[in-house]
Amino acid sequence: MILRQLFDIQTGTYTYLLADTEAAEAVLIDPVYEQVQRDGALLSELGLKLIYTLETHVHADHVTGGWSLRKRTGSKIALSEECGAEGADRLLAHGDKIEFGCRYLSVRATPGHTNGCATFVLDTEQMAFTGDCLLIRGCGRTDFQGGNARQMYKSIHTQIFTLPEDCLIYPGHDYKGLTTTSVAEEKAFNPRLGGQLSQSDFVGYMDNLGLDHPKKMDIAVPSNIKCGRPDDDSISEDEASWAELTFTFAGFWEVQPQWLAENLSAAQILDVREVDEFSGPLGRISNAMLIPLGVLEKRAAELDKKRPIITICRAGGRSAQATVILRRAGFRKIANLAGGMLRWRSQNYPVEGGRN
Ligand SMILES: N[C@@H](CCC(=O)N[C@@H](CS)C(=O)NCC(=O)O)C(=O)O
Ligand SMILES: [Fe+2]
Repeated sequence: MILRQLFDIQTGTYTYLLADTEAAEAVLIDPVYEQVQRDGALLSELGLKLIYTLETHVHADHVTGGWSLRKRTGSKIALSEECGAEGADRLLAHGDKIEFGCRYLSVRATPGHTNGCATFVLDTEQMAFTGDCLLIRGCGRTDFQGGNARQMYKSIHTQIFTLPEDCLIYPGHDYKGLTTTSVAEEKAFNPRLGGQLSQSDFVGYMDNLGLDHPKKMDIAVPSNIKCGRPDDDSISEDEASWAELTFTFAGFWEVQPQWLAENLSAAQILDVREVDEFSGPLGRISNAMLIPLGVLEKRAAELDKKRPIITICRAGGRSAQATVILRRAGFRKIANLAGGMLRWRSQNYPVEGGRN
C-alpha cells in the first residue's frame, strides 16, 4: 500500500494519498484546490488512477480540490451526507466502506468540529484519518458550522479512542509541523481530553479558545458546499494551454520531445548549456538560442516576453531550474524539454552540429 502525507503550507492542511499498489487505485483525502496540479502530478508519476476524493468535512479554511480533480481525472467526490453539500457523487453514512483496489476505508461519523465530520479508518485499523476532529495534542475548534464541544468529546471517546492503541492518527491540520500521532498517545497526553479530563473540562477548554475566524472562511465555505466548484473553473490560459504540458511533482512544467519536434516554431528555444556543450558532440536543436544558466538572470531581457519559451540542457535538470529563473524574471509561458538533448537524440529527432 502507498501512503503519502502532503502539506499545504498556506493553510497548514494535510492531504493524504492512499493507494492499493497492486490495483494501482488511489483515493485522496482532503485535497486542496491550490495543490491540484501537485496531486495530479504525483498520481501520474506513481501510475495511479484516482478513484475517489474524500472530504472529512466542509472546510472553513481552504477550498477543496475535489471538483477540479474530478474534472481532470474522472474521480468521484464523496463526503458525509450530513455535510449538506451539493455536487457529490456519493454521500457517505456511518459504517460505509470506500473501496480502492482490494483495500477499503470505513466511515465513522465524528461530529463536533462540524456536524458533518467523518473519520476514515483503514481496513486494518492501523490508520485513521481524523480530519479536524482529533488533531495532534489538540482538536478542531467547535465555534461555527454546527460545531459542538460535547458532541466532539463523545465522537473522540466513542469512535477514535476505541480504535487499537497503536492505530496511527493522521490529522487534517497541524500548525506546528507535527505529522502524526497514535491513539495511545492522544489518550494519555492530549491536553484537552486525554488522561483524566472529563467532558465538562473539555467544554470549558473549548469555550475559551479565543480564535479568530479562518482568513479564507467567506470564500471556502460557500465553495466547499459545492464540493469546490469554482465560479470560473477554466484552467489558466497562461499556465497550461499553449502546449501539451505536464506538471511534475517537483513543480515544473514539461513538454515531451515529440511535441517540440512537431511544433518547433511555436516557441523560443532556449538552450542553457555552456558554450562548449552547445557546439559539442550532442549538437543542438535548430534555431536554439544559447544563454548559459549562470548568466540567464542577467540576460533574460534578450528573450521575448510575448512568446512561449522551451528550455533545454543536456538531461533536463539545469533547464528545469532555468524555468524557475525565468518565472522570477516575469515570464509565464515557459516549459522544460523533458530529458533534454539526451532524450531528444535517443528519439532520433534532428540536431544541428554534433556527432553520431
Ligand atoms: N489561522 C488559520 C486558522 C484556521 C482554523 O481556524 N482552523 C480550524 C480548522 S478548519 C481549527 O479547528 N483550528 C484549530 C486551532 O487553530 O487550534 C486560518 O486563518 O486559516
Ligand atoms: Fe475544518
